[in-house]
Amino acid sequence: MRRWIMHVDMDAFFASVEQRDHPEWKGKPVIVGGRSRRGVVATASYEARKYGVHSAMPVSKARELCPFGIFAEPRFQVYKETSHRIHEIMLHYAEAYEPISLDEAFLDISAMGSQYPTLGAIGRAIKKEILKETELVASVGIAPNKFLAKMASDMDKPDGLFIIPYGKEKDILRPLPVRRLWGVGKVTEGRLVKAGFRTIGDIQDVSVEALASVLGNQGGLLKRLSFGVDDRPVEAEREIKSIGDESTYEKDITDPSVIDREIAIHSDIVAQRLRKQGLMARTVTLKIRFASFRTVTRTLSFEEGTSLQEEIYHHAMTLLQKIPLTEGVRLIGVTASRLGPPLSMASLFSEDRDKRNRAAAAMDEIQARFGRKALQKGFWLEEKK
Ligand code: TTP
Ligand code: MG
Repeated sequence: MRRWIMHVDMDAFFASVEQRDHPEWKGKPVIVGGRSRRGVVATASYEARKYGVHSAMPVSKARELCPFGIFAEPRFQVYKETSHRIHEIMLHYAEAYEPISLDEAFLDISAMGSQYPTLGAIGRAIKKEILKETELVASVGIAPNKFLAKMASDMDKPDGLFIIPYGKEKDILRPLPVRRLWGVGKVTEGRLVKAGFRTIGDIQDVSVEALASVLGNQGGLLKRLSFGVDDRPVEAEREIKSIGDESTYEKDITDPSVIDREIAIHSDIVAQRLRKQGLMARTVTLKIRFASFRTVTRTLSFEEGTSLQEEIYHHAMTLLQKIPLTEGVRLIGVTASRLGPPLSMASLFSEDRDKRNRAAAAMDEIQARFGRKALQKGFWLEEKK
């Protein structure tokens, strides 16, 4: 099986969040940064970049370049929440998943071939889900390894989807400046350019020995990178803090039985993901967003961990009782947190509970082999679209 790595990077992340939350700023130059005199720009919308504004530039300079820009104070809490949601979506598209920053991750998608007809289809699916769930645009790069995937996600930005196929690595890299090689910062770039190496092609054409005379033992690594060789694995996330599932509905829901059913479905998906990761949750959160965009979350904690649909569903329904349904519902989400490994046998699942755990594991196996539709619990099967 060929290795395929995807790199996802949100477009103008902080600025896009601000444009989403202030629709009147869409299409306008938005600059996010501390508004104090000595603040620097965190990021700028693509409209502002046309004026030469970029990350890490003093805000005072940005004001000179773009006097009519909209200058916004950063709202880190909102970026963090949005980031969390994006990572949660991406996680489900990969065998191995490595978050890099708030708006960026590597995914090993080598094994996703059975679920999607083409590489492009996986890229489009992830972009579409992120857009639907967060109203934000991601750029995606797909390539044989991490180095090339990261390069690819940048090639077609914004709203990019760029694939570097096997065999094209060398030609794509050839004209690019040496600075684009992983690990080449300002100092190394200066040394390379001084020695006559300007493009990645220049490095491809020279012997490792000649390169080593400029860079020492970094030479071999750079030579390999110049041909697009990079074996580093996608290092799966060490710690998952929460697992959630939510949907935004095209039509606001008013029927309580439909709300009940949706909570059951989300609980099932969350429970399956918990079991897939070998985790148990000790907190369940229910999130309801109303037609007016008012959002209410309610949380319930308990001591004995669970990864069972019926228990998560039960907790979520208890929480629902605490939320007066005074208007139509636009979004429903169920999240499990305070995750940990299954408690030791001694903590004492009753025999009955142990049986249900085993039944759930058996269902997971069947669904994994025959797809989700094969086995859904009877009580919502008839109603599902
Ligand atoms: P980037 O992904 O580097 O930039 P971006 O998402 O704004 O734009 P694009 O990817 O389309 O080129 O960084 C992600 C966020 O991190 C960015 O929105 C703001 C923050 N950031 C800083 O606060 N300071 C910085 O110097 C950089 C580079 C980013
Ligand atoms: Mg970005």
